[in-house]
Amino acid sequence: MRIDVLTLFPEMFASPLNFSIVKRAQQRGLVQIALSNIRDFAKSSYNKVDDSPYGGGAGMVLMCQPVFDCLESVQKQDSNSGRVILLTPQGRKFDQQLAKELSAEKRIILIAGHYEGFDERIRIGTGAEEVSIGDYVLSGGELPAMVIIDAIVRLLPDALGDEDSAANDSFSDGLLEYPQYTRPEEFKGLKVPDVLLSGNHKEIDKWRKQQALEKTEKQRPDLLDKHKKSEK
Ligand code: 6GU
Repeated sequence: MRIDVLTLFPEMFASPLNFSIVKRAQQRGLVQIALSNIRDFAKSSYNKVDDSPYGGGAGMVLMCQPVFDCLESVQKQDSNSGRVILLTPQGRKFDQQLAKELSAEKRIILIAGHYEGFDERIRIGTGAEEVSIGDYVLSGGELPAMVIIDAIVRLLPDALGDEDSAANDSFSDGLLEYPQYTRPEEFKGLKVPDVLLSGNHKEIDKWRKQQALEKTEKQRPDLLDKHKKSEK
């Protein structure tokens, strides 16, 4: 898989992409992540990439030309022009389902904006879909891009080691994950549930399923409604 990120701040990505599972996936050739600086494509004086909004109002708007030229240059680097995603708070909400969908793509291109937003013609003219990571406003699309990359890359075949698994993750079956314990059996008077020490895998599975249901009911009843519908 190839992931391109168009951003004004490529330096922000150095650390999150170079640790743990995402680092290992790149080293093993499961994913290639390419960062492009939108400012490199600025043509006007002072490398301007943003301007004040028509109609007035606060803040600055990302201009069409540098983004279009950057995208065109990046798309030309591969025969597959990729699924183009604009990161904005107005987009479709990112969730595990969309992470799965995107992890099956051969190429995705994430465009991270900054300032008050994108000139609307960037969305219209590129045909990009808009994606948001939740109902709150961030200063730019860089952190959302990193969140999306992390969620996608760990789903790529062989990205996780044998001991890790995406199958039991929260949300993978529409429920939150059951509680986990490791050594010691007792810590500050708090004991590991007996069933987990029993060696009875049928009972352990039953307990975990029950715990996942209870946890979801308590913390995220909205998920439980969806889960029940899908079970039916
Ligand atoms: Cl994708 N961008 C920005 N700026 N804020 C957000 C977001 C994206 N998703 C949630 N908040």
